[in-house]
Order: sequence, then C-alpha cells, then structure tokens
Amino acid sequence: KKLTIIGMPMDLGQMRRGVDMGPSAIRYAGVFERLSTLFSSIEDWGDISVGRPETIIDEQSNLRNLHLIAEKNQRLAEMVDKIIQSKSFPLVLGGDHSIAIGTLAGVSKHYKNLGVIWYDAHGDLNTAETSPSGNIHGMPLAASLGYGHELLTNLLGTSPKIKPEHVVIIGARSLDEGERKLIKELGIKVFTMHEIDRLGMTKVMEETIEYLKDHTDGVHLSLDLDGLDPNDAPGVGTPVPGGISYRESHLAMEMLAESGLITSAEFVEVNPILDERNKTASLAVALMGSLFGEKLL
Ligand code: DIR
Ligand code: MN
Ligand code: MN
Ligand code: MN
Repeated sequence: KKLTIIGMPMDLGQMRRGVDMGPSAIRYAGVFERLSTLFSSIEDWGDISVGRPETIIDEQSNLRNLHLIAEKNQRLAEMVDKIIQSKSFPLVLGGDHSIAIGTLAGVSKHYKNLGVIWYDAHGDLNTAETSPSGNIHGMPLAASLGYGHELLTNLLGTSPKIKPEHVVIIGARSLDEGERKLIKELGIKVFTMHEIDRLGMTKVMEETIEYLKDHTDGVHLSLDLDGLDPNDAPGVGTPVPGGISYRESHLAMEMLAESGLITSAEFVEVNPILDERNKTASLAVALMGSLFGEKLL
C-alpha cells in the first residue's frame, strides 16, 4: 500500500488569512512519521504553488478570487490524477475547502460512481446565487455536483464529478437557505448533529458505510476540521459550536478504516494562526492515523 501526500496552501476561498499555512502545520505535527509505519511506501510531493495575490472579485459573478482558484485547482486536479495513476493513495493537505474542487476533479476521473463523505459543520453547497459570503470555500460540494460557475464545475472538462445519491454529509449544523433547498431537491443524505446525538456515531457510520458500499467504486473523504467541535479544533476560520467530538471523530475514522472503503482523502481548513499550539493540526494527524488503520493493540 502506497501513500502520497500533497499540500495545497490555498487561502483564497475565504477571508481569513493563515489557512495557507495549514500544510506546513500538519507536516510540523508529524504527518509523515505518523503514517510511514502504516504504508509500505510513503512520499511527500510538497506543496502546489498558489501565490499570495490581492483579492479579485469577479465582476460578473461576485465570486471572490474565482479565476485564481479555478486555475490552481486545475493544477491540483492534475497532480491528484497523477498520484492515482501511480497506484498510490492521494492525501491532500489544505488549505481552505475550495481545494476539494480540484481534488474531486482529479479523483473522479478514476471512478464511475465515486462516493463522497463530507465531514463538515457546513454543507458547502452554495453557488454564486445562493452564497451569503461570495467565498468559494462554501461551494465545493455544489461545484462537484455540477452546480455553480462553469470554471468551478468543469475542471478537466467534465461535469458533474459526482452524483447526489453517492454523497453523505456528516456533522452539519450551519446551512444556508439555498443549501437546505438543494439538499431537499437532490435528496442528499445528511447526518446533522441531531442525528449524531440521537443515533450515536457508531450507527451513523454503519449507515454511512451501508449507504455507500454497494453503489460506489471508490469513496473520497473530505474532512473539514470545523466539523469537529471548536474546543477540540480551535484552529479553523469558521468555527461552529456544538460539533463532533474528538472521540466520536476517532471512532468514525476507525470504522472507515475497518470498512476499507476510502480511496482518497483530504484534511482542510487548518489555520495555525487561529490555533492553540498547533492543536488542530495535531488532531488532523491523529485522525489520519485512525483513518489509515493505526491500532493501539
Ligand atoms: C458559509 C460558510 N456557508 C459560506 N461555509 C463554510 O460562506 O458559504 N464551509 N465555512 O466550510
Ligand atoms: Mn467546508
Ligand atoms: Mn466547514
Ligand atoms: Mn448508485
């Protein structure tokens, strides 16, 4: 089993600076060492160059940094494609969540029915029309489903990348009006905090795995650290109280490891400037350990 790490120091999808240092923070927290015992071979391809330009609002669409985000995600998509071609498991380090547009463009080239687990406080199902913020990090799931600006939906020349019945959102507790509408319209499976409290994480993950396993030929995990409770993951740009706990999250990762379903993953929104002594990056690395089958005994 081979793993390839790639960093995407992107902070243009939202307004708080510092999330571009996420990949560095995760590396500093020891990702390479931690995962190296779990794979027969592990490589770090370094970071994709994003640059740090002034914010440019697309006049026609009101999408902040649209062109640059599309361009950089194109590059990420190509790299992720290459990683999978080399028969390795792609692990993408963010960066804000707009990078999922690139990751999913690259991954979905290799699967007819790619499943997606979206572990997040938010739905990331906005478009230019529904977004209250204009921030593209609130749009990657919509874009991957084919909704939104063509520059975001059509990377590598195909759209949509994924089907709504192959998506599971876990941890939602902040949804915008347009996102709620789209979830209902498309019938997307969502485990909000209510279901997590009510059913418990064990049942939520059992149902998630059952829901995806016979209908998909690969499953991507897109884990936004703000899906966790801000007490456990303070270093995020848009914290929402009442999130998934540290222990529930480890359980979720362990159950995914046991299922053997996950074929690619990304960990996003780690912002070391907002963090407490790299706690959130360290948490991300610990969760990766569980996701990739680390065992105490
Ligand atoms: C909000 C925040 N729904 C937006 N989204 C975030 O700007 O569209 N996603 N933070 O993870
Ligand atoms: Mn997100
Ligand atoms: Mn989020
Ligand atoms: Mn199906």
